[in-house]
Amino acid sequence: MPTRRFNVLLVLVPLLIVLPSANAASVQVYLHDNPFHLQITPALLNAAGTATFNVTNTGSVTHDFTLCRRAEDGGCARPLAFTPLLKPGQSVAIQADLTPGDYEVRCTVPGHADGGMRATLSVGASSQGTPGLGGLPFVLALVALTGWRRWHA
Ligand SMILES: [Cu+2]
Repeated sequence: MPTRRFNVLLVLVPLLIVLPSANAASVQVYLHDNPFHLQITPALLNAAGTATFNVTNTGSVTHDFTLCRRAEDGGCARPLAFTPLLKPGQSVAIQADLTPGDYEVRCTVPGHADGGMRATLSVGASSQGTPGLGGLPFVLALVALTGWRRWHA
């Protein structure tokens, strides 16, 4: 009987390991132009993973939203995600895979970022969002328990 239980766990443990990360952040972005302002909520994510940016142009002229790794010179040379130009009132959702670090978010319409349509998004290195049910410690505990039962049956 302990052997059958061991077999069940042999199937369950790899499943727990390959289950996708539960971390899927949702970020709200509002593009304002009276005055120019890029509002991002939250501006700090605890853990890396896939983030969905729900971008709304609340302004009176067209804007866009671009995300890139923060560069030494403050520039945005390698965008990781961006929207098309959004008309006033228009919304769009885009996704990006984020690793820990600082990101620059901005509107790329000339003059807008310097006018205030830029912000920093920080992504932390918390272990939140790694495999479910407590992650590695849980798996190790299962393996230890299973091994103990097997050898003491
Ligand atoms: Cu703009």
